[in-house]
This record gives sequence, C-alpha cells and structure tokens, in this order.
Amino acid sequence: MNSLENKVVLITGASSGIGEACARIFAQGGAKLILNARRQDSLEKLAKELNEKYGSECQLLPFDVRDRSSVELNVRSLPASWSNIEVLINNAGLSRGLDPLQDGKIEDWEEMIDTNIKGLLYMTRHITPKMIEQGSGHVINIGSIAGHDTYPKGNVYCATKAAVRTLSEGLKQDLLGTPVRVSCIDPGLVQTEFSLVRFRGEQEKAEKTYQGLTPLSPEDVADVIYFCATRPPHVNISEMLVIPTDQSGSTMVHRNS
Ligand code: NDP
Ligand code: 8X3
Repeated sequence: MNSLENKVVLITGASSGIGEACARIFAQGGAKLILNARRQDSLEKLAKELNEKYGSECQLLPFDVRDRSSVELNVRSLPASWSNIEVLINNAGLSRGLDPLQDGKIEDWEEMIDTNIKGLLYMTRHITPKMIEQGSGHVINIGSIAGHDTYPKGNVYCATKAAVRTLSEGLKQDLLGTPVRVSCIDPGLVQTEFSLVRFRGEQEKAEKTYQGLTPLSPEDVADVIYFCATRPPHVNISEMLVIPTDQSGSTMVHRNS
C-alpha cells in the first residue's frame, strides 16, 4: 500500500457529495488536504471538522474552476510546503436540466462544458508539470456511467462525461514514461446534491432520481478513489465503473416502487 501520510491531496468540489467524502477518507489516511469549491463557508466547516477529528492540515482554495486565471493564480500562489501535490482529484462537476437537445438551454450547456471539461483541463494543465518534475503524482478524474451510456435528455452532460473519459485516456498516453498515474472513476447513481443542482433546487424532482432503489453513497465512491490512490506506485487503476447493485446501465435501474 502507498501511504499518503503527509502527502498533499488536492480535491476540487470538496464542499459536498463525493468531494467532501474524499476529504474525509484522505484526512483519515493522514494526507494534507487542499480543498477547492466555490462555497468557502462549507470548506471552512469541513476543514475545522477534519482538524478536530484527525488533526488534518487543510489549505482552502475557494475558487471557480471555470475561471482560468483563478486556477492559475491559486495553484501558483500555493506556499512551497503545499506545492508538491501528490494526488489531484478532479471532481468538481455538475449537470443542469434534463431537456431534449433541440430545446436545450445554451447557458446550461456552457456551464456544464466549462465546469466538467474546461475546469478539469485547467487544473490538470497547471498541476501535472510539477508532478512530472517531482517524480510522482496521480490524477484521478471523476467521470460517470453517463460517459459510457448516453440517456435520453442527458445529451450535453453525457458528452462532458464521455470527454472526461477521453481526456483521461489521452493524459495517460501523454504521460507514459513518467511516474504520473491517471485514473478515471465512473460512478452510477450516487445520492448527493447532484440532482438538486440539476433540477435547480426542486427537491421532489431530485428525490425521484433515487426513489425505490439503493443508490451509492458518496462514501462508497470515496472508498474506491482512496483504494486507487493507495496502490503501490507501479499499479495504475486506469478506469473503474462503480454502480449500485440496483443499476445496470444509465436507464436500466431496478426500483421497488
Ligand atoms: P455535488 O453537487 O454534491 O458536488 C459537486 C461539487 O462540485 C460541489 O462541491 C460544488 O461546490 C463543486 N463545484 C461545482 N461547480 C464548481 C465550480 N465551477 N468550481 C468549483 N467547484 C465546483 O455532486 P456530486 O458529489 O455527485 O458530484 C461530484 C462529481 O461526481 C461531479 O463531477 C459529477 O458529475 C460526478 N458524478 C456524480 C454522480 C451522481 O450520481 N451524484 C454520478 C457520476 C458522476 P460549490 O457549489 O461550492 O462550488
Ligand atoms: C451522474 C449519474 O446517471 O445521473 O453522472 O447522469 S447520472
């Protein structure tokens, strides 16, 4: 097992869901955490909790991954003791709406493309060169079953997650010959704020997504991510599809009611 004790782990989208669960499990593993998301208050609360429970050191980077200059500035301004990032978890992401493509809202498309693809690219571009230089590193991208299996009205969201898979593969190829590993973790239905964000706060609609089935918890996914990150340096878990037992494909779901 590859210990992450005192290693720096940067998690984007750490203010809720999978990112927050990752922060907890990596903190328990003794990592130093750089936590990113836009909601600074949630990051502060999480950092306080992790410090009290596990004595974790946390550096907060509250910025929007869509903002290219913010990404560059924040990564460049990290103090020297935080700049050797060992694991980058590109998790920040969202879906907006569930509309036929022909009726789609262009602002929703742009938000998804800018966050899920361009944000991930900016982070990767600014962090991987240093990983190569330091002789170790691991980029873990959060894709989705939606990147394997397009579903009706999922069009642009599914395309962004297919892009995450393709970019993970491309990065792995381009880093071949360096010690930097690249993994793409593709979850199925996970109960987080994801559906609430997709349906812009419509609780009833969001809850319907998980009705009558047992979805994954964010902790289930964080477990898998932690497993990938703690394999010995010569082992790279390149891709993993992690789905609930009640799910087979994007739209093939077993519900009790
Ligand atoms: P949540 O909505 O609970 O978490 C999303 C996180 O991303 C939040 O911390 C949010 O923080 C952050 N975020 C969103 N936009 C930005 C931005 N522009 N800049 C910085 N941070 C941002 O959802 P999940 O935990 O479910 O989602 C995490 C990832 O998992 C996403 O990439 C999602 O596509 C993927 N995924 C989710 C699945 C699910 O069923 N839930 C299944 C498969 C994949 P803030 O708002 O504070 O910025
Ligand atoms: C999130 C899973 O199926 O709701 O990526 O798109 S799904």
